[in-house]
Amino acid sequence: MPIITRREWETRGARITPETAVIGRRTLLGASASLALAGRSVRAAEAPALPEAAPRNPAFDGGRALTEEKWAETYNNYYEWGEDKTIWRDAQALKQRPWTVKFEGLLNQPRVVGVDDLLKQMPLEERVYRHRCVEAWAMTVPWTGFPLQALLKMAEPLGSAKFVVFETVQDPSMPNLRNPIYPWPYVEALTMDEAANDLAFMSVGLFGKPLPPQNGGPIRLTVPWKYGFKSAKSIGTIRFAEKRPTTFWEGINPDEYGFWANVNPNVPHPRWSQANERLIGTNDRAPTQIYNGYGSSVAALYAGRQSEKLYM
Ligand SMILES: Nc1nc2c(c(=O)[nH]1)N[C@H]1C(S)=C(S)[C@@H](COP(=O)(O)O)O[C@H]1N2
Ligand SMILES: [Mo]
Repeated sequence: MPIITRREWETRGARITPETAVIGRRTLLGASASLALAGRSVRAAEAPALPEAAPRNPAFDGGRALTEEKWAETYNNYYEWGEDKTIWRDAQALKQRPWTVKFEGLLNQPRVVGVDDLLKQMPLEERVYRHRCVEAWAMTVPWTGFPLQALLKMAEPLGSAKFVVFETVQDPSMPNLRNPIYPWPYVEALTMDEAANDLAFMSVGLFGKPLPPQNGGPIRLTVPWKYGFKSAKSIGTIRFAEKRPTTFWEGINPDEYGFWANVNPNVPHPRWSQANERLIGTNDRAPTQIYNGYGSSVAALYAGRQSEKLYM
């Protein structure tokens, strides 16, 4: 687990110290966590939980130039709103509060948690990740959020849980839910091992602001070593399951979209190459990297699975 070091430029203007975040993260269930959480609630009482206050974690710097914010927030895939990239305006209709996340399935105690209460309990930080869509475009942006691992600790899944399943809300404001060719709701899942990996992240902010609805606000999954469709948006339900669910795109076309969906330049999509990616905003091209460049952290997860379709 990377150590968060304090740097002046990361903490300017923040009233929560990076130490608070580190304490919260390391000892989420420990005695000193209550101190850290108390500090956070004071802050949260003044305004809804603020991604602005989260320190940047320098262990995750994206490794390439940031995508311009306006591109990241106006060029989106979010099929509940429609099939083109310009849904951002319509998606403003998605009400972000009140918002609850339901925890169900194989866990100690099913519960429904308000998103602001959840944020008060989670160690918020900012990470710059590369994000690679299966359609061969990519962006590099700062997400605010917390490691999925912290959420797993809070949720207390049973030993029998093999998968964590993420379901996007089905809100009446979403026009494409009435399109019956899609197997709504949007469902994605990770194995418990993948979910416990330090890179697996729950995002609640983008560019230091609350996550816009078109990017999956108020809370979404962010798994940077996999194609973007794994990172389900606007999550309303988190379920622990023994059986692997059929995920949304797998259900639509299993010959083109699988469960694992790890980024790999050498395994083409049936209809296009994955060797390169187009950086949104500049349209520059860059070579695709295996596991989107995060292999040193995640390749070991797949050691015993080489016979499976890991890269689609
Ligand atoms: N609920 C939901 N989540 C979704 C999608 C979607 O259509 N619906 N699209 C996925 C795809 S294909 C990508 S590439 C990313 C896009 O995230 P972004 O718009 O924030 O870049 O969201 C993913 N999560
Ligand atoms: Mo995507």
